[in-house]
Amino acid sequence: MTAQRAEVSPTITTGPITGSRKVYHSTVSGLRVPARRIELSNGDHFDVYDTSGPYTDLEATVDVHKGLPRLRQPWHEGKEHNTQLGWAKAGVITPEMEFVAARERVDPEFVRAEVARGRAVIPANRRHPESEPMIIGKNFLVKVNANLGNSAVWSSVEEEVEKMVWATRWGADTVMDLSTGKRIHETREWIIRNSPVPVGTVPIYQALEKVGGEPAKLSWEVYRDTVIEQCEQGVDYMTVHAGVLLRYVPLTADRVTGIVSRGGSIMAAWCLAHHEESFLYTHFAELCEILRSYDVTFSLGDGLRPGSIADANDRAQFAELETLGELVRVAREHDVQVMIEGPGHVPMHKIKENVELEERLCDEAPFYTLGPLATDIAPAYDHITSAIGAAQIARYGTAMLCYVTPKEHLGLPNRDDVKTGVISYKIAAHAADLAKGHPYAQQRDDALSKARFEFRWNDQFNLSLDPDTARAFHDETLPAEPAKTAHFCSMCGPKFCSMRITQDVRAYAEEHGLTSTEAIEAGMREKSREFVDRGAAVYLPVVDR
Ligand code: IRN
Ligand code: FE2
Repeated sequence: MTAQRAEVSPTITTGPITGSRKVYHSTVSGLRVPARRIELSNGDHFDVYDTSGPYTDLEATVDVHKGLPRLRQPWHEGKEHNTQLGWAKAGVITPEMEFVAARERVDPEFVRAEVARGRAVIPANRRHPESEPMIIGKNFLVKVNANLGNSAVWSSVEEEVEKMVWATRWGADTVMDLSTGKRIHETREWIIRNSPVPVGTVPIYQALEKVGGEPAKLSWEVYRDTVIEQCEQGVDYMTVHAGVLLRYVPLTADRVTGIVSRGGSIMAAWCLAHHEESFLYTHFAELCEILRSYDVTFSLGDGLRPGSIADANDRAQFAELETLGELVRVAREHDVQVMIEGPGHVPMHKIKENVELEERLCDEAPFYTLGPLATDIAPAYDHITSAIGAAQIARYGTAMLCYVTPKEHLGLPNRDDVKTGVISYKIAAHAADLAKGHPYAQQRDDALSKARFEFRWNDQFNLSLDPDTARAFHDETLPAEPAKTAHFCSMCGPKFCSMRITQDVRAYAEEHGLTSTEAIEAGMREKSREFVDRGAAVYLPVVDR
């Protein structure tokens, strides 16, 4: 709140993630596609998908006042304007499609086909040329979005830029600037100019600021101008709560938690105040025209999502979903890419129905959900309650997960909360990729497990989603360097390490020229002799020497 705080520029985190370095793969037409290379102690290396942008380059020199290099600008020079959907329908593979195909290790033609049928979207406003293209769709890696932005309780612009850099460092595939409060335009400008990932917003928040925070004073004109302002700045996708219809508002009357969506409650208040249909719905075709001219992607908001376990899968929620399905068809006719936002709070047994219904009603438009939280009883741990639901919903086909941080329901997340939220959601997304049988997902698990089994501790840390924390936890009890190759950790100690015992069994087999099964049998006979000899001393507490 003080002027002094504004002068303190938090440093932007740059440099490689521990144990890895940035590499670039070249595509057929020479596009440079980033990856993160983890060097292993046995001479192998492992490349992982990288969302972090130029910040993790070894020699990263970043001037947030200048912004990132305009990577995509040359791709568009001299080309006629069209949307990714428009090009895809016309059979054209764009540089963006080629780029994401290399990132996802699939055929560019497959990318084009998925975009053409609307089952995947590539949010890439032409006015955000700094971004590295990525794709959202059920047949690709599950993506994670991190929400940022200040609220009326002031936080500095550079702090928000640092949170964006920090979120993408840990794997956020997109970020959303949800700033309300002051300096919305400026905060957004800084985030976009410095963001290597697509940036989303909810324009109704800024529109509301413009009319002094009173929903009844909103109008189509104020909203439209705000959308144009944001399109011009380079916002890649926008949440539009156009499915909150006047007649649906009474359906929320008996809910335990009513309307919990900010955008949804603003639109419900407007509809009731004017007793008129939502201007987002009545002007939707015009909105399509605006978004089309920048290739901004719709994220149709779930203004009536359930905000509690009690309200999950109710009439209000599914009535809105039906309307969103209708709007998907309008958007696609205009060649505007579209995805659908989903709940919220849903118990596990009611999750599958959400995905099935969304796919049917919305013609397989990518589903993008907020969690959902699988229970309401753990404020301060809602990154976990929601990652449980997120893993489930993604496994059934949700394409992108909006993270939830430990501060959900309690306050604005700080930098640590952002990291915890992102890592929690990377776990959910990856667990779903595995369950969906993604052809490459398991390779990382296998590489890490192998390192673990072979007591290559540094490799185990470096292959993990959060090497720094893994290493710190290990070193808390065994900080000495020799412990990094020791055949045990402090959890079980040297005697009880199951992995070491298994390795002993294998070594025994090799020594005695036996198969492992024979070795286990022979070893068991030997052990049982030892056991009897020692008078069952194995059950006594073992004191490590
Ligand atoms: C994602 C899925 N459902 C909602 N979301 C996110 O919630 C959306 O992308 C945006 O970040 C935020 C919008 O919140 P309100 O306005 O619906 O509360
Ligand atoms: Fe909630």
